[in-house]
Amino acid sequence: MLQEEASALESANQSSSVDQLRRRLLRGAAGAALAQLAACGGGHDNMMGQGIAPPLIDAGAGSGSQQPLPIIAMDQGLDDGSGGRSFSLIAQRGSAQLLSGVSSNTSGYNGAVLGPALRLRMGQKTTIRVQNNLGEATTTHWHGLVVPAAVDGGPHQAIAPGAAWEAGFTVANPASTCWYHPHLHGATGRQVASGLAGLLIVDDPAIPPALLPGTWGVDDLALVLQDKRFTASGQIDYALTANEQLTGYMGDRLLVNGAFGPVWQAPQQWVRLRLLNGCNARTLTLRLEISLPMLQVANEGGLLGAPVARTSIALAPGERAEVLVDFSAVASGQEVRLYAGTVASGIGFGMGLGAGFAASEVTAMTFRVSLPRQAGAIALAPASLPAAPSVAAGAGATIRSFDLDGAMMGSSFTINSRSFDINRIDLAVPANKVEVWRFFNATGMAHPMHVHGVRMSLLARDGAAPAVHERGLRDTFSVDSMQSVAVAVQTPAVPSSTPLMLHCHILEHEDAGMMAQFISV
Ligand SMILES: [Cu+2]
Repeated sequence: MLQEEASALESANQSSSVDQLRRRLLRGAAGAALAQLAACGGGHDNMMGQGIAPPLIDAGAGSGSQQPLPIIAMDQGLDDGSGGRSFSLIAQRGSAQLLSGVSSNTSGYNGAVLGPALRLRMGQKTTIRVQNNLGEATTTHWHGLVVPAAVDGGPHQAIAPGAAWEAGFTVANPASTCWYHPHLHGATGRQVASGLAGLLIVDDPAIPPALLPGTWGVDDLALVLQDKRFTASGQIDYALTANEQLTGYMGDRLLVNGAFGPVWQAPQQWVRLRLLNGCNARTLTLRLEISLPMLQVANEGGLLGAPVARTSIALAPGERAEVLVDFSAVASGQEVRLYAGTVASGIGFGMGLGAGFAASEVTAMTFRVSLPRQAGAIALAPASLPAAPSVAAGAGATIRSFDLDGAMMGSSFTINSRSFDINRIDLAVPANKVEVWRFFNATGMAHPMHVHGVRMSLLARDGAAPAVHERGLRDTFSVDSMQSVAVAVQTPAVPSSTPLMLHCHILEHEDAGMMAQFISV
């Protein structure tokens, strides 16, 4: 089915405007950009909108001063007395030791930094109240949840300083790892970098609990990966450099759950890792030391049909993956490092401009396999999984094109050559239809695209069927330079005049206007 859809799209490509644009760019704009690159000496690529990803500092090998991994707090919410659950978040300022022995000013939900994992249940009526004690406006967006636009927490749902906002909805998502973070236009990057981010764990009551490791903090471990830069006095440094105006914010230290290079005492058994790339802009390629395989069981939208063995997993900002790791195969006392590779933010127009963009890899954290097998450990990884249902587009589905462009000669990135205007509706889509949305990236770097309030599945990358681990439901997917990605989009169930967002999840691109908004009619 996917294969057929991919071929159908490929033939549809032949006469499409996207391909015409692609050919025009390859002939014209790319050539011009290369001429600019040559003119400025080849080392600085600002004119072609690419930028350089600066390296990360390695967290070091077993210095003995490693902080223990902070375990993300789990919040089950309160019974609302009528079968629903209610949750309460307070966005606040605080201070935390992100670097060992150094106190940094931070922001967080219900604490100094990050926030609790809210445990949601598919089909359950849910209310989340957000009290804003930050001293400045913010919003709280439920990234990945398919909720009505009015409670989505996007730029239109600003919470004034001192005010509270309540989002009520019935959880429509299947079992998955989603997250929440600010989405105030122009301030998203800074507010997320200050520490505002938390997880949403959706459970499906129909899935047997014993299928996957599920004891929170014991064999079900959430890892929020975020890079930050610090001033000499240990404060979070969010002053964007000229390079970061293009690449987005790229700190030099990778934090895991708000700690630099932490260590976790792992049990000798199968463990589930819920991985979130919560970086503002950096794509991370994750792998384990000693070539321990990772069985990927879920992507952003939920479970895959069967575990997929991966040696490394690339996550763009906003993307998630759930993997199973078999620590029973590791000798007691042995350490297994989680490595994070950081790559250049894209090779200019696929022309092989690789010099100076070498990938580097650092230790993100260490698993010290020191605990015995715990009660309730799963014996074997499941052979098959109840897959999150994917979205399929029928023949004759409406096709829409989104060109990722701009950033030539110092301008910012755009979608269909337009910068975000909160007072302009870019698109009205019919409610409850499946459409095909095609994203073509005409810029020199990859952009992770995120669409609010819809269900999506990848159909094709450059006309080819997506890899197995890219299937299922998605809410964020990377579009490489000069690549065309087609997705099937199930539009919102009911008409709504409140806009939903479609944007790049490099937060500085989004803040600078690489965002569009749509309504459903
Ligand atoms: Cu972008």
